[in-house]
Amino acid sequence: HGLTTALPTALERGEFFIEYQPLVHLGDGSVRGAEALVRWLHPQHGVLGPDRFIPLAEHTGLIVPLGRWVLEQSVRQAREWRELQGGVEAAGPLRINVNLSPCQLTHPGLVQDTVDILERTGVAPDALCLEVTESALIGADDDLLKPLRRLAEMGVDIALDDFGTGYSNLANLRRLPVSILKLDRSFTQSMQQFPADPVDLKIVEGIVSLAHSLDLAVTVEGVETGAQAEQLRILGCDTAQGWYYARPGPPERLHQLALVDA
Ligand code: G
Ligand code: G
Ligand code: MN
Ligand code: NA
Repeated sequence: HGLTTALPTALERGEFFIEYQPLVHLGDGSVRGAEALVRWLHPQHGVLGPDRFIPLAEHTGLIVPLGRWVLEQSVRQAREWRELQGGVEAAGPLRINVNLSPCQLTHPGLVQDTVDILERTGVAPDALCLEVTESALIGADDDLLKPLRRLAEMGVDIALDDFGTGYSNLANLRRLPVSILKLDRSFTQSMQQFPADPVDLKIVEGIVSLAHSLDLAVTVEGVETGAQAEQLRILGCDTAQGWYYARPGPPERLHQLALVDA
């Protein structure tokens, strides 16, 4: 239908844009960075979220140039924030998280494209975190992990997105070049009731303890209330993301939020 025919040229027509959602340190509430979330401003249908077009982009192969575009825009944005931060970077320079689809992982240009973008923009690799879903790495062989290892060795963080939704093979974690677990929103939702479900509390406690013992940081997604944030902070989670702090929004918004607490 309409989306399928319009998608291939949407990139050259400049119809994609990126919103940024802050990543907040649970210990002190400071904004440490943001996740880049792509949107399509469709001439007839208005703003479309990624669930409406990412699967299509993966199917048609557009995801490779689109993903490269998102990465470059996001890294440029991170550089701009860092320039604007100037001396007032109480919590350190802002970092940027970018989602990778499984098709990008198997594309041979991933490492070189990333290196080129970082060099062109003059942004240090440790400013960048690439998010890969747990399901994309299920049963991953060495060929699939090699590019991620290269990137991790350069200093790029790799985060395991939506962690806990798939067949989490905890023992498998050791083998993956990841440094961050992004705990799925469903865990945060179960912290909604007070007191929270004791089994869920134990599960999160166990994941955090395992993650920390493997030197992985834990980010929680979908935090919508202060009570959830507090509970997750007590459980030892490091960083949080969610509507409680901010909805995804334009880059200026993120910069304002980061400056307020600096
Ligand atoms: O907040 P939102 O509905 O935009 O995000 C939905 C999902 O879309 C996210 O969980 C993320 O996995 C995916 N997504 C957002 N932006 C990108 C992107 O640039 N590339 C890929 N591959 N996925 C994205
Ligand atoms: O990469 P990922 O699929 O995790 O992207 C985050 C998704 O979750 C996006 O679709 C984003 O809009 C959505 N989201 C972000 N914060 C919240 C929140 O606090 N609550 C809910 N329900 N969804 C959120
Ligand atoms: Mn993500
Ligand atoms: Na996620």
